[in-house]
Amino acid sequence: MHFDILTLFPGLFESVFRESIVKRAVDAGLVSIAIHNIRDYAQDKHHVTDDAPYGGGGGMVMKVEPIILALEDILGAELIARQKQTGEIQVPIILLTPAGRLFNQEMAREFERYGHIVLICGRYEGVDERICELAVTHEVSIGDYVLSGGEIPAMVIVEAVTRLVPGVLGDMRALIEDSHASGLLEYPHYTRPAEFRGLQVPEVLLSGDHAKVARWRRQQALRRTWERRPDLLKRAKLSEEDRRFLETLQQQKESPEAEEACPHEEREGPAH
Ligand code: 6GU
Repeated sequence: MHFDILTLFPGLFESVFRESIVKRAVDAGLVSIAIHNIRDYAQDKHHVTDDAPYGGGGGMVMKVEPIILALEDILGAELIARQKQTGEIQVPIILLTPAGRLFNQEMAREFERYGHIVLICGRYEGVDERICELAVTHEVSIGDYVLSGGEIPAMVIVEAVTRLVPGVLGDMRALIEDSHASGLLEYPHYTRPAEFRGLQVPEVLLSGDHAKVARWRRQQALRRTWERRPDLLKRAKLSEEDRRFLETLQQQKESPEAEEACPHEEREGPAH
């Protein structure tokens, strides 16, 4: 998997990519990352990369020439033009902008399948729209909040995509069971000690009964998702048993006095 990153702040990426999972993936030869300084492609003596917006108003806008020249240097002008003409994407050219589509795990999987992506770190005020018209294939945001530039969003995408590259995660089970891979939030985790300041690990996890543990974890994942991210339940893969459990949660909410009539749930969970 190869990432090209266009930025005005190349130094921001150094420490993040020099540690942890991305470093391991790079060291193992599974991932390569090239950071390109947009300023190097500015044509004028002072290497100006932004300018005041036509039509007035506040903020600065990133200029079109340096970014297009950088993209053409990295990918070749033909590939960029062909992608725009045919709509057939060989290398996604992704602009990080708060006006983009919301990034999610499905997009991470899509980007990983291309094997090569380009990330353009825009600044919050904006980039000249002609960059999108000429080259950009995807506009992506990482959430509904304001950041001053696309650098941290680019790091987020590199990390999310890198985890999906075959061989990067040693334990494949960790990937399959991850939050969002199953469409549900993760169940709660515990490790030793069994008691800390009076707080006990749920009894079921110490029981050694693997079927019971699996059912408890599934129910915890369902309960958390139902409580915190009910929007995810619409797309999650649910069994008949899952649906029955969610129905009991719904019924309890509607008539809390009927609490005792809950035959399905493993009761050993922590108090809610
Ligand atoms: Cl991709 N860019 C900026 N500047 N702010 C953001 C964002 C991106 N995603 C969420 N907030």
